[in-house]
Amino acid sequence: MADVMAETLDDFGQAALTGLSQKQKTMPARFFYDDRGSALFEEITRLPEYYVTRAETALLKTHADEIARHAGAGRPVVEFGAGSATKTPTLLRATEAPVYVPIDISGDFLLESMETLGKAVPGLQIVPLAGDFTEEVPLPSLDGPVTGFFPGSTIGNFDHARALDLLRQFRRQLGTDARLVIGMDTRKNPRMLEAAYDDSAGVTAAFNLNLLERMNRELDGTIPVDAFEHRAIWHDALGRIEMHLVATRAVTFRVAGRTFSMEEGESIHTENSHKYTLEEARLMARASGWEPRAYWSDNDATFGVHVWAA
Ligand code: AVJ
Repeated sequence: MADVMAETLDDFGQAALTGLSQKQKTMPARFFYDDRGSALFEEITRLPEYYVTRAETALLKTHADEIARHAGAGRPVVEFGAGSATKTPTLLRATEAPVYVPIDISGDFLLESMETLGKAVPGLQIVPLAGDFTEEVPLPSLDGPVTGFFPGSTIGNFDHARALDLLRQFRRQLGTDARLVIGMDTRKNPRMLEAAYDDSAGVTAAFNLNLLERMNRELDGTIPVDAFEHRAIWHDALGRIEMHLVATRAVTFRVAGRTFSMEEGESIHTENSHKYTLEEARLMARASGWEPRAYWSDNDATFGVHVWAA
């Protein structure tokens, strides 16, 4: 039975079996975003402690014209990991984009948000692609040079090597004379970071714990969710916030036909959120075949919006 299941498991099931079999158990952060997880993430973006979305949205609005000048006018815009795409209308309007290609793994969520966007930007042609943006999905044929949009500091979820691979992949996909508008979170006071990833209302905890509930729902899991606690830790040497789900007692459970045990205090590492200095951000551009062109931040350097050129 276990073997039969392993053969027919989807991406999530495979990742769960692989991740839960490691010594330090781990799950890739992209699996947070089922319908419930996507809704919880939307809630996170409105939390007082979670500065990321507010800071980036403000930068995109305040500097819309200048960003558009560097990103190029009248170009198709391709967004990697579009989600609810709330920041997108600002960029689309400022650049007078004729075509918008959102790529997102959560197909239903994508279609819903595109309906809203169609109303917000009349006349825009929308060509949604449901899929994993880390897989080099071929883009539809688009007229002229293209502008990529990768907001939200999603790049922070990738370790350094994978981040560079992804940025190189974007460069290949977007082609000649492309631009990339990318949002990257900055290194800052660890207390501010830890509060942003462990809010007082417990929404981030619910977002993290939903991953266990998702395993129970979709992978015939028997995980006692109440035996797990959300934790967010700033790792200074690696420049990242780590999210973990820590077992508060010894547990044994089944997922996708296999049995796993954890000791009290053992964790599942569920997310890395890397923070970058301006120098590191520019180094990443150059190391992945891009040329940094322009950069905007607020007075406290809370967040950075960059335009890179191919
Ligand atoms: C969507 C990956 C940018 O790392 O800040 C928010 C996800 N995790 N709170 C981030 C997240 C916990 C978010 N990204």
